Amino acid sequence: MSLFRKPIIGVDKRLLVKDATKLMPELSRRRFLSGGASLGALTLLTGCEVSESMSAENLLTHISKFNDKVQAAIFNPNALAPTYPSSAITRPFPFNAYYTLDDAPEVEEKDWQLEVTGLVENTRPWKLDELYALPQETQITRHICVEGWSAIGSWTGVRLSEFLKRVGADTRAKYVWFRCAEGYTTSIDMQTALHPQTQMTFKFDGEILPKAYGYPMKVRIPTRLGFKNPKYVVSLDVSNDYKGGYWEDQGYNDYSGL
Ligand SMILES: Nc1nc2c(c(=O)[nH]1)N[C@H]1C(S)=C(S)[C@@H](COP(=O)(O)O)O[C@H]1N2
Ligand SMILES: [Mo]
Repeated sequence: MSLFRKPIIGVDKRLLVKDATKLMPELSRRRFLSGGASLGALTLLTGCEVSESMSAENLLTHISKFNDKVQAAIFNPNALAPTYPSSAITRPFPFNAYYTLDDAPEVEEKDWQLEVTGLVENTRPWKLDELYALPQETQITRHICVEGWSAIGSWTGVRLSEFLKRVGADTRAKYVWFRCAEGYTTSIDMQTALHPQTQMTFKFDGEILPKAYGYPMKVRIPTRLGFKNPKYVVSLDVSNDYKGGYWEDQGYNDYSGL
């Protein structure tokens, strides 16, 4: 069953999204509609937690006030997602997938490698220790799921842009597509791949990424909705062809971001 059919208690999700849409400036509206027009997309767009408990009035006031910010984010593809202090980290951080945690893939370091294909100069696969040796940084950002929940986490890893540079990726290509150990897939546009907060993540909350959050590697993209943050990544492909993804193929728009 689709993750997206859960009822939202307290507010009529469709009406809320419809009213919010009316208040948006033209360009935001187009992006929002093409991004699936979900509560999650609304949260990303406004930088404001949109949850089941929020009153419609609060949300709409917020949206009208934040038009400027929204416009800025839309005209600047490098706009940064907000960052938070460690005290804001959500504990425990939720697990989510299209299956339960018991069925999450169990990856062994010795069997794992990151396959690199497509428009790159060097297609040799990477082992985990080679990736760990690249320069790493930490971000504390909010993960937003279209199901209507969000949570703040701390993620440590290597900028995807740094990795793409090292493998000689053609950064004029349109897409980077990811495949995961259990078959999940997703794709992002090149601009998002090169965004400074888009990260190949190896640690959650200072510890090696646990199985729940995608061991040994996930791609963390705080400017895109949760479903565009692939866990258990085993393969990365640079291409001009749009290859879709698990949710994208079920009708969730490719954009799904700011
Ligand atoms: N491999 C894989 N990656 C995935 C998913 C999945 O089912 N499999 N679900 C996506 C969705 S919809 C969400 S909200 C986040 C959840 O990440 P979390 O378990 O770290 O909270 O992972 C995303 N990446
Ligand atoms: Mo999600």
